[in-house]
Amino acid sequence: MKRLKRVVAIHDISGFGKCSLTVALPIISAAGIECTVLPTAVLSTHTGGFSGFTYRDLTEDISSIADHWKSLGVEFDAIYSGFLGSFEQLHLIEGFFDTFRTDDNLILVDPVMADNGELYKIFTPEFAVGMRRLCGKADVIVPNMTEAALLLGERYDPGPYDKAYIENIMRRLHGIGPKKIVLTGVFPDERQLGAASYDSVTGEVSFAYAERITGYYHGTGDVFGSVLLSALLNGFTLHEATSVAVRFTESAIRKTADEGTDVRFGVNFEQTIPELLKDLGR
Ligand code: PXL
Repeated sequence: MKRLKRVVAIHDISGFGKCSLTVALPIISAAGIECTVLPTAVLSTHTGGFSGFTYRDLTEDISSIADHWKSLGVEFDAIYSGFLGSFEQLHLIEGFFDTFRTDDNLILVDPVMADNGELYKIFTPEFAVGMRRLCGKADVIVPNMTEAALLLGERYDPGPYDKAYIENIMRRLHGIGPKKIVLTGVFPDERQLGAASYDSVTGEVSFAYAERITGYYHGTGDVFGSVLLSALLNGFTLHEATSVAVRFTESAIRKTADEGTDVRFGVNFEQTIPELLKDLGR
């Protein structure tokens, strides 16, 4: 029998607060895909709204972990990078892509560094420049609107956005290097929220929206990226995968809002997984 498809997820592990690896690992595994992990840092919580979190940077471990996998002949159907723990990791992960890229695997970069018009406090403007280079090596990138502005070196527009504006941003992001762009946090009016996609191979531009739920819920970018990748590896087109990811993220946020959970604690993706399996036809 053929082996399972295998992803390597390169993110931090934040012990509490449901984001990065504590989201990517369960979602990708539930989608029937083997998930190898390369942790970039270990934190007690994510950095969004908690004070006093611990932070252990794992930059020093990355090369030796990659070397070990290389010596074992491990191969990946997809490489999925998210939150990187230091500026130096941008170069190390670029090297990781060079080492593990094959003719037919998929490199997906979520340029995690900013939201709501602001760079996360732990990152410098130079980090955004380095992230642009890393995005140049990806097949697919999944920035939010703030990250897109930083990648393009322009001012953040808080929206709402018309189709021509979004299409123009995606075409210019394609100019950085990636073939496919999925832009999150796109909204045409205050009632809807979703994502747009651009596939430069087919030329297709598409939009997927769900009903907007008030509040800023943490970890939703990682939920979105993990579902998007899971759908792509299950054979869905970029547009279909984007729609599945929008639907899943909205449903997980809705449950969380109904439960009245603290927005810092992450979203109820666990009880949304049955909906993902149905959407994926599993
Ligand atoms: O969800 C993105 C993310 C991942 N990892 C860490 C974070 C954040 C966002 O704040 O702080 C550690």
